[in-house]
Amino acid sequence: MSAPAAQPQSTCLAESVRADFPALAQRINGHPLVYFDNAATTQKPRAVIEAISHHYEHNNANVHRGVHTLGNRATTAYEGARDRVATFLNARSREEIIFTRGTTESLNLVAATWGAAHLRAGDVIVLTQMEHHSNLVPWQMLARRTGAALRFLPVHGDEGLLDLSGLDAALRGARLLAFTHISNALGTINPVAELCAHARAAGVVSVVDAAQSAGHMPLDVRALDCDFLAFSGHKTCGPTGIGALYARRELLEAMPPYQGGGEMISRVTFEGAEYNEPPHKFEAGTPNIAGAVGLHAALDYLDGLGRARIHTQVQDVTTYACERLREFPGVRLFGPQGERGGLVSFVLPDVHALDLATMADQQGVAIRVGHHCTQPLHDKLGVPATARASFYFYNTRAEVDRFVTVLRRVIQMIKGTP
Ligand code: C6P
Repeated sequence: MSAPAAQPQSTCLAESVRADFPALAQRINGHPLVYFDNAATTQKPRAVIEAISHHYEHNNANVHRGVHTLGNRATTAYEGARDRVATFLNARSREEIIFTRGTTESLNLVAATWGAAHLRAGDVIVLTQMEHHSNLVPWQMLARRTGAALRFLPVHGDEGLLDLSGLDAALRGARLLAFTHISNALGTINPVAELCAHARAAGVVSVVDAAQSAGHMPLDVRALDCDFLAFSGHKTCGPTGIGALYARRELLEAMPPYQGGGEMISRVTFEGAEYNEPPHKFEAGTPNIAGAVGLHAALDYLDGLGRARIHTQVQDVTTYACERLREFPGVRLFGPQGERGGLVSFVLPDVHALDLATMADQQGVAIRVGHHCTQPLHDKLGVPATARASFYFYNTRAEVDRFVTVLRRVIQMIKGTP
């Protein structure tokens, strides 16, 4: 008897973790759920759900205020989560980690504080053409307020790679370079360390949007040598409403506060206030304590699996999905041919992306359609909307096969062919 074909190692990882995610076991519209909307948000493992319940059942109190036992427990848990984020990113110190609501708020914080303190009329902010609105609109608002100008690094065709030939020229005289690590629309993985090195050589501050990479691959802010880095907990198996901003300590110390309120001050009189030290200076009001606890559990969970292993698994499923999608005549796939983040956006001839996603959902398959908050990029590509399937380490090749079968059925229904 011949030996059974070896399963790809990655499939073993997916199969071994699926039971950790209660949401994945559901049937949707009578069909087993295929959840391919992970770039929007990931599902949550039981360890995260239980950590949040445990916090509310046993340790719920406000932080940094009480002398009572629950207050001390909540403070220890919240500050323990900050330590965890610092090690997750390999920050030099815990003071370089500010809790926010997520990537969007982290980027807005940089624009509102560092930006307001340092940018003047005529200064230049460099972005790329593939930025999510969260890494575009805050800079547009800042530019409008200060009189600064925006400059864009171009993206090449449907393959979606950054054209870096004009990088040094674009950085000349600029103050800030903000760019995404992994594009949520194209899947492009940008060369973060190289971009940050060019920025540093030009005296330009670098801001990395790690929304799509933090939960997918090892991230080391010291090795990348970035000045700021933003990510969201909910895209890393954690809860919604919590995320973090990494910021180099010297920059934080020179930055004005973000919002005014409790916790961000050291002394207040009727006339004025002295501000607390970073990171508290940037965390006014009662923070998302349970969110931080859930994020801590999520980062433990991810590192328990290994982020390099997660990346390999996601690569495997994504490459397979691209191969299968190429079977459709006339399909237009966006993003790099080689290594890419865990997603693929596409359009099919004569099939409206919204119809596709709605009918796929009727058969249990969750994908996203639209411009994915990258409308200028979609304008450049000449498409109002794309369909996007996005993967995580719990997705399997078998799910991709089901997705492809469902797509065929949907296309037949839309086109009225048997
Ligand atoms: N992209 C997507 O479906 P928030 O919403 O703050 O957690 O993350 C914003 C954000 C910033 N940058 C990138 C590259 C992103 O992908 C996102 C979120 C989701 O693609 C929701 S639009």
